[in-house]
Amino acid sequence: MKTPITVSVTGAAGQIGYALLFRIASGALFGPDQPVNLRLIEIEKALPALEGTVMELKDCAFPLLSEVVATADLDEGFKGANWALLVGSVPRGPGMERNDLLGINGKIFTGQGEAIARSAAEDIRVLVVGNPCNTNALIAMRNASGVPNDRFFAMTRLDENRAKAQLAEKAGVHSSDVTNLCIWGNHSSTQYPDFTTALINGQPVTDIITDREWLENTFIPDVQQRGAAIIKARGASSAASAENAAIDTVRSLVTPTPAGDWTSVAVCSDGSYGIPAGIIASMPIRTEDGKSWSVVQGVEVSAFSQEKISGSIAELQSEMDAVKDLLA
Ligand code: NAX
Repeated sequence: MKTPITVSVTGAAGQIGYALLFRIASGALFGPDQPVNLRLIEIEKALPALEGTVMELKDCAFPLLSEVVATADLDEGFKGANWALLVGSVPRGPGMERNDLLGINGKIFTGQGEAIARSAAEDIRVLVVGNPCNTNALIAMRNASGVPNDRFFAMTRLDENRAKAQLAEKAGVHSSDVTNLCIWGNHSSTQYPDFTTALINGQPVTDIITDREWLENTFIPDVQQRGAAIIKARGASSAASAENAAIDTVRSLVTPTPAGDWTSVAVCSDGSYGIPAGIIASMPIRTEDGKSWSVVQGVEVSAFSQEKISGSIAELQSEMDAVKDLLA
């Protein structure tokens, strides 16, 4: 039996958490022969509900689930964690923009960053899902003294998956036929789903979907506003698709990226593509070994793309400015 991988999940009693835990425990995250420990973190008042989820996890008798701990104590929750999925925060409600959440949620991530630095395993990697996820990841990273910056990620995979699904539907192909789709910038309504470099079965999307007007003025805003559209339709924010994207993100970072392709995830910029170093921005990423990753270089950025990317980066910079007191 392999040594279990320890996964800490914050917001474990929330709607994304409820979907996520069972898939991690069933092997969807690390494969069918890899045992896992789950360390579930919630605020005190959600612990009774979390206890119910723990009972259900036990009732599944998952062969791969070695240990489950539920706690409100951050050091206990992140103890020995190889992966931390930071989902817990206050979700966006109807009519709320992500900027409204900055002040409310930012403070959660200072304490979590510090606790990760104190208690997690040496190889800890952190995926932030809770919004505003880029800036929350920045806050956690800057407060996790001693943990390398390249261990922090914020989730834009749901946006990538949404964009691929929309292009596939328009072209009458399967979403898995769409590759090289990069989400640039912030996980917000300024994000840029870059159709200009995307391929459908190896052909440029723009050769297959020749309706440029649709690409620029329907596709982009639909992807940018998809989260709001789901809230409007469901009366609650995306949950199963978000959970699925979190699984996809981690799997993409722990398995080699298919040749010629890339994946979208927000990482600490090294200055590539003129994105200021030190901010957490989404860009095209590859991993060759499932451990280290790199920014894919040489992706063509047209003037149209550059304008969109710059707008989203400006938003990230203003978010960073708004939380500067939380950055150690
Ligand atoms: P829920 O409100 O259902 O669950 C959030 C949970 O977090 C609650 O159980 C709450 O008690 C817990 N929590 C709050 N503060 C905490 C803290 N300090 N420590 C530990 N737990 C804490 O929200 P849910 O629908 O699960 O969404 C979670 C987060 O994901 C939200 O911030 C949401 O905006 C964000 N999303 C991010 C997406 C992305 O693509 N990056 C897409 C989906 C989702 O909107």
